[in-house]
Amino acid sequence: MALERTFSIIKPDAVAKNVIGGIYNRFESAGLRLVASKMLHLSKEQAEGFYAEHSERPFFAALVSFMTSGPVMVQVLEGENAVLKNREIMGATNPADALAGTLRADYAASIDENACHGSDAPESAAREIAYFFSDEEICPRTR
Ligand code: IDP
Repeated sequence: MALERTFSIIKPDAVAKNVIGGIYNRFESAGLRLVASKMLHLSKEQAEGFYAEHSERPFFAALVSFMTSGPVMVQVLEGENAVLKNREIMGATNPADALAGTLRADYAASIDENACHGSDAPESAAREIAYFFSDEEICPRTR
C-alpha cells in the first residue's frame, strides 16, 4: 500500500494536560511518522476557517472558543493507511463512545473537549495540511 499523509491536531485540553509526548508515542507505536509539527495558538479566524463546514451547527461558537482557549499542536503524519489509522488511534468523536485504549477514551473529558482532531479522508487531509503547512515545512523521511 502507498504511503499516505494525514493531518492531526492535539487540541487545547490535551496540551493543557501535558500529554503531547504520550500522544506522539501512540502515533509512532502505530507506525505513523511525524513529517511536520508545530505549536500554535489559533486565532478566532483560523479556528473558524478550519471548522467552516460546521459553521451552521449549534456548537460552532463553543468549538471556536475551545479551540482558541490555549495552544494546540498541529502535525502531519505519514504512513500506510495513515488517515484511517489515525482515526482508529483517536477513537469516536464522543469519548463516551470511544473504545478503550484510544486517545479520546484516555484523554478526553467530553464531546466538546475531545483531545484531538484527525482528517476523515485523504481529500480533507490534503486541504487541512495546506491550511497549516507550506510545502517547505514538510520533511519527508529520507532514511
Ligand atoms: P471528528 O473531530 O471526530 O472528525 P466532527 O463531526 O468532524 O468530529 O466534529 C468536529 C468537532 O466538533 C468534534 O471533534 C467536536 O470537538 C465538535 N463536535 C462535534 N459534534 C459535536 C456536538 O454534538 N456537540 C459539541 N461538539 C461537537
